[in-house]
Amino acid sequence: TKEYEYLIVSKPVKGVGLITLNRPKALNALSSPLFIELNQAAAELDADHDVGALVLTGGERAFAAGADIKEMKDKTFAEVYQTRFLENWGHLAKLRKPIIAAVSGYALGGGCELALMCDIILASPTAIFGQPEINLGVIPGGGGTQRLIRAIGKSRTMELVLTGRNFSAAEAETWGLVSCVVGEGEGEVVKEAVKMASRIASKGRLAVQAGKEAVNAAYELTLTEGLGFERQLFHGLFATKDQKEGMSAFAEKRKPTWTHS
Ligand code: CO8
Repeated sequence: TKEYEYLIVSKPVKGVGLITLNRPKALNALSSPLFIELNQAAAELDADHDVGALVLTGGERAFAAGADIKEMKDKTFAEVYQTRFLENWGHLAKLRKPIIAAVSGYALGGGCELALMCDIILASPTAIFGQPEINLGVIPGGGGTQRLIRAIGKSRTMELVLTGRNFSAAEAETWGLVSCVVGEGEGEVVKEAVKMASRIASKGRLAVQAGKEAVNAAYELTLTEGLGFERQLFHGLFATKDQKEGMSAFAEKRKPTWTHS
């Protein structure tokens, strides 16, 4: 795989693409050059036929401590508005394939928002989340106000965004922001995330893509529209070989062999 300055990209097991943010001296602060690389690596894995699911992680100390404050400090309104600063940071939420965030240490500001752009979040007990932008005289700019409220409700989101306080992995789990907190130990959260991604990658790709699309549609649609959209995708899968294979395999008491077609 390609060499990056701020990332390490690998395929730890069959079917899984792993992106590790690698700017440890700055606690993986998210700079524009880092995001250009991240978008490129994610797009390549999304298009890679050998990959069925992605994992995004950082280091033990920090998943990412936010957008690069030193890069932003002297920017003017004209500059950020005209260049649509941060617009391309949302590309990660548009991948077709599932992406799991494996969070250890700080996931603050843009780091928390980056995790929220992923489909599933797994946390190490050391994970510390937060939207501390209020302490810098700004507000979350990468979806924090919009995605957090959908995940954990208005009162908590309002509290976190307006006080800027950090919250723990245990709180995040109780609130349903993360799907689970894994056991202690270095690298444990990445191991679990890769295992989960591998499990997802072993399914039929068309059904996985449709499942992700249907769940995400719930963010945008009314219940009636969402149910209709889900049913259309469900019906559509009857046009695939994988549906015939999956249901035949069940009836014949054997394991299915997916052809992703
Ligand atoms: N930007 C730039 N550099 C950073 C950042 C950051 N966000 N976070 C840490 N660093 C750097 C430090 O400056 C320091 O560098 P140096 O050694 O050159 O002084 C190095 O990383 C290590 O950090 P500390 O010495 O501060 O380490 P501590 O263990 O003492 O503290 C903390 C760790 C608590 C995480 C602390 O570093 C901190 O508070 N960081 C800033 C957290 C923050 O405010 N984040 C929000 C940033 S604003 C934002 O994210 C806007 C979102 C925009 C949308 C993004 C869409 C994805």
